[in-house]
Amino acid sequence: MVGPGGLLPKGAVFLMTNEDFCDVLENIGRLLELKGENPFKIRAYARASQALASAPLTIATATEEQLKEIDGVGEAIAEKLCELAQNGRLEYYEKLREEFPPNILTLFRVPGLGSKKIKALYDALKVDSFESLENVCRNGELAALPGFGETTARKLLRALEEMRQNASRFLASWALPLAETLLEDLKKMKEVALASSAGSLRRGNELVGDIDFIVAGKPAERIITHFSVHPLVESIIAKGKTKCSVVLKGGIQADLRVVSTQEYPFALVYFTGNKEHNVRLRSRALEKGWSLNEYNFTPTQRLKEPLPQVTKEADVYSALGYHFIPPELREDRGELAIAALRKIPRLVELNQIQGTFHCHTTESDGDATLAQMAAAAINWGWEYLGIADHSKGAVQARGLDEKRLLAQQKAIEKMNAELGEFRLFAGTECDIRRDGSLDFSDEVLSSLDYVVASVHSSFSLPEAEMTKRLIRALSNPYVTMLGHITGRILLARSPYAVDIPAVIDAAAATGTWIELNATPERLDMEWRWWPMACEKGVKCVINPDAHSVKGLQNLSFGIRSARKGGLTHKDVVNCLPLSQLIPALKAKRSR
Ligand code: DGT
Ligand code: ZN
Ligand code: CA
Ligand code: CA
Repeated sequence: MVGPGGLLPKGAVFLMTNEDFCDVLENIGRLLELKGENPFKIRAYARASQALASAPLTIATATEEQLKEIDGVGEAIAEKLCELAQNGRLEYYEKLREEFPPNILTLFRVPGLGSKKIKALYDALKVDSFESLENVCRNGELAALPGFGETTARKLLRALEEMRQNASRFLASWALPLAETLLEDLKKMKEVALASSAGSLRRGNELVGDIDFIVAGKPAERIITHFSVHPLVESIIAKGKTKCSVVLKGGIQADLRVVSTQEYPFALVYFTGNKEHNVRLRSRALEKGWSLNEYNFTPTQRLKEPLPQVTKEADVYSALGYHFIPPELREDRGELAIAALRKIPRLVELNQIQGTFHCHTTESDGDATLAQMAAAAINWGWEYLGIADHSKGAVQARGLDEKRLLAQQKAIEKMNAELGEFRLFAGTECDIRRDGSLDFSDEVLSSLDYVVASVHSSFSLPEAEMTKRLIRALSNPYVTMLGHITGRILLARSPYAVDIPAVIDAAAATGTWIELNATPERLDMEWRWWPMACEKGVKCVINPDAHSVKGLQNLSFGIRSARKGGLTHKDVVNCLPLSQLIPALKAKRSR
């Protein structure tokens, strides 16, 4: 039940969301298709589901009459929706489900498999789960089926593998507090001199496979024993003299390695960089006549000069002729070449943020009032805060219509008169409609200080159409920034298909900023694209997409990703002080 802001709509915990109802209708359509029912009937369910996805009403509380009025919803379906809303279950759907194996609907989650293929696989080969699908992909039965073939089998195996990998990944935002607690407790031990996380968590990745720790201290056995009985440890996988692997509460693995203080910088380097980064470091060392491992440099030949002194991580890099490379950049994406030129920039930091723009209030789907959000922003030490509640099309999120928006603008104006130096900006998170038009007229948009334009519906458009849709939205002079560019929800919803380089080009051409949505499940636009955006002169705006005062803390995840994308304070518009930000907000619309 992921709401438009990635969070549950207020008070909707026990209420079915429109999305839930649409899912049921979609599933009914799918099951009917597997049954080989009449195509008109099948299409009716698919169409109703689509129509309801963007319908301006709350299905859970709508009457049968109201439902029937929606184009694409007939009497039979309206009746079923009401039954579902009232009872939380639908007899017809449950009966239908009983006619098939329980897991068959999960097959629709496999990219590349639609109803027709699933029906063929089920009818011919009794495929009804991931396991049986994998089997027939491997044993050649699938490839032999008409309309399938070797290529399809290979693609499906790859898709299954990807899904499996996702299943063993964790959100960094979830792992970080665990890692911090363990790290603090490790540092409290008298045997421990130094301790750090390493691996993907230290590199600032948005998803991690496990948590890695490097500790300097002795005796190693004592440290390992203490660690392995920590209250957060659920079970021990392996325990040796200098290393240990455990499973933590919540199911994530943690690896600990203990080294000496002299070895510590080497171990940190070795267990932080990704594989490719580390391979390059080692071959660079070999060119110098040293072999590099997790403990030290060792001469591979008779050396004319003594080995370099290493007391900290930066010494390892400088011995190899590199500027220090921040952990976030150690991904072998060109950072070593830049470090060799000693041109690694100072990456953006949380304390350089002067304000932020994508925040919701109780007016749409937030938990905090305008006044509470403003007070929180002042408390953060910011100079400004932008309010961008949902627009009218986002019905689930209680989007504002023109009248409520105007009232909010007035409230912001009034508050600004009382707030002194601090400035509230009136904005909107305006829905980008299916065709790329916006949810408000230009006249309404132009009355606001700024506009975040976002996609919240019709996620499944083909790539070309989605790209056109976004580019059209960016061409509107009042659209200041593009919200969450791919709509991804990590581990839950794939990014929609969109040609990101083309959208970046359009942002550059129109002077539109691109948001780094700092919600830890989103982190969208993701770090891999920022170097390209920067190169084209597109500015980043790091937004918390806050739905509460606490939600403002999302910015720290945004900073992690921004740093990973190589961004400096100059690339991030909300590092500008208020005096420079005001003209920056007006730049696009006065072009
Ligand atoms: P993850 O855990 O899948 O999110 O990604 P990483 O990069 O944290 O990978 P992980 O935990 O397997 O390895 C931790 C770090 O150790 C990683 O930065 C790569 C580095 N490393 C270098 N050589 C080796 C090696 O021979 N074995 C292992 N396990 N790690 C190595
Ligand atoms: Zn949004
Ligand atoms: Ca790891
Ligand atoms: Ca590991």
